[in-house]
Amino acid sequence: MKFNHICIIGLGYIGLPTACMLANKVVKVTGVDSNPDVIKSLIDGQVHIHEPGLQEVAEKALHTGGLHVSDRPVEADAFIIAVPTPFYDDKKADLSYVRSAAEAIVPVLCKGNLVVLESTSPPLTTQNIVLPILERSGLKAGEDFQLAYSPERVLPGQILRELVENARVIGGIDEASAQAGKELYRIFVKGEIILTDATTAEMVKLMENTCRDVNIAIANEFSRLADRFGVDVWEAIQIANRHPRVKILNPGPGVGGHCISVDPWFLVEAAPDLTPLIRTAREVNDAQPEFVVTLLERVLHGVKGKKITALGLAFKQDVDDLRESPAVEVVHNLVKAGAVITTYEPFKTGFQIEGVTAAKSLEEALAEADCLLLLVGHTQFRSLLPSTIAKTTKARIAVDTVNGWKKDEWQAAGFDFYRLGDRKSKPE
Ligand code: SAJ
Repeated sequence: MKFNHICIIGLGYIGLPTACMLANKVVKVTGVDSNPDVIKSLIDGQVHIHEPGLQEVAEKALHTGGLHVSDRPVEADAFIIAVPTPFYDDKKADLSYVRSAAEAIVPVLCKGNLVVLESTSPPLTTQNIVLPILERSGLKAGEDFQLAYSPERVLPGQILRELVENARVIGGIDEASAQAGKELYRIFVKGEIILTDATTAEMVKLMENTCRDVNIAIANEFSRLADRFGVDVWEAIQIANRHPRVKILNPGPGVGGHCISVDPWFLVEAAPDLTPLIRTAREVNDAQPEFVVTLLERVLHGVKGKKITALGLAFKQDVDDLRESPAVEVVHNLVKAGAVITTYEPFKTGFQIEGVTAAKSLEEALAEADCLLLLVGHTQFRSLLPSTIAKTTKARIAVDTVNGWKKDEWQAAGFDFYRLGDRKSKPE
């Protein structure tokens, strides 16, 4: 199949890098987004998300003319849907963006086209939701056009490399659709391309993220156990991981982001009777911010009225994404408990949380604190020198929830040092 023109719907964390990759491979790409601000900033040559290297590849794609942006799909050889699939308050999948994207393709869908859904979706979405919408065009899936599901599996912070190098799964509604998908992604994917059916590909994606969520949940439970039994969980994990068949992940303030904290719910929603473990893991991870608050209540002898500087709000280190961030949840809970919070998020200094002071600089954030609370292991925070910090703050208590700081260095600089899951550092 020949792909001269590809239309990508959704220019977010996945759609935009994918559009740039394709456009820089001398394919004409139309990037579509319903948000006028996104379109405007791209026309001005500005990328609206922080992802290492993305600004440069986007500039190239926009300047060489391979990438055009538009507020609606246009006729093309292939369509890639890369829109968000959030969840509602009751944890049920919100497929409205997927539906709207498929509906927007209907008027421009032509014989011989390929449509690929990339958005993480509950099992059977391609077959039972996207396919019938596309057939409203009067064309028949598998005969007149091809349809596949291919999940994105890249890690924020390393998207450009992983898009090219990772193995890619492509599930077709039939073999020809999977094969067409392979030809499309071969334009830029160097990793292995594995073909299967659409529903298996949907399940694969959900299984990967659910597996990670369950494994982080057990690490978080270990942190609570270590706290109770006077153990340093980080030391214990390091030792346990010397076993050739054990690989315990890292505990922390909780699990965030738009993937791992959301996707397992799609399986719970699809089959609640079959998923008690998956549900429990989600609940364990969602409760971890409260565990951080309990830790602070203990080390500060109550948080009410205490001035705490929260370092980092992103959902994980070195990204600017605050979606479902456990750090934000910790701050909310501390505010509720009466603490006086200043936040500093270097990747989004303007981000405001109600009842909280958002510092513009590290200096401003540190000055008046009673306690420094490390919530995200940004490289910038990991490399802070406690001896220098001691001169810029009156705080003499440091609490590390991500194992980002060295206990002995902070203690040597005169701080009382506490770490999540480490009751060895200061048992009481
Ligand atoms: N986290 C821990 N402990 C760990 C690892 C992560 O608490 O040991 C936390 C992070 O701090 C963060 C959350 O989990 O809050 C998720 O971070 P992550 O780095 O595990 O994953 P994401 O959400 O950035 O990306 C995941 C990846 N999936 C897997 O590794 C199985 C990525 O490959 C997927 O493409 C992405 O989800 C997605 O889009 O679905």
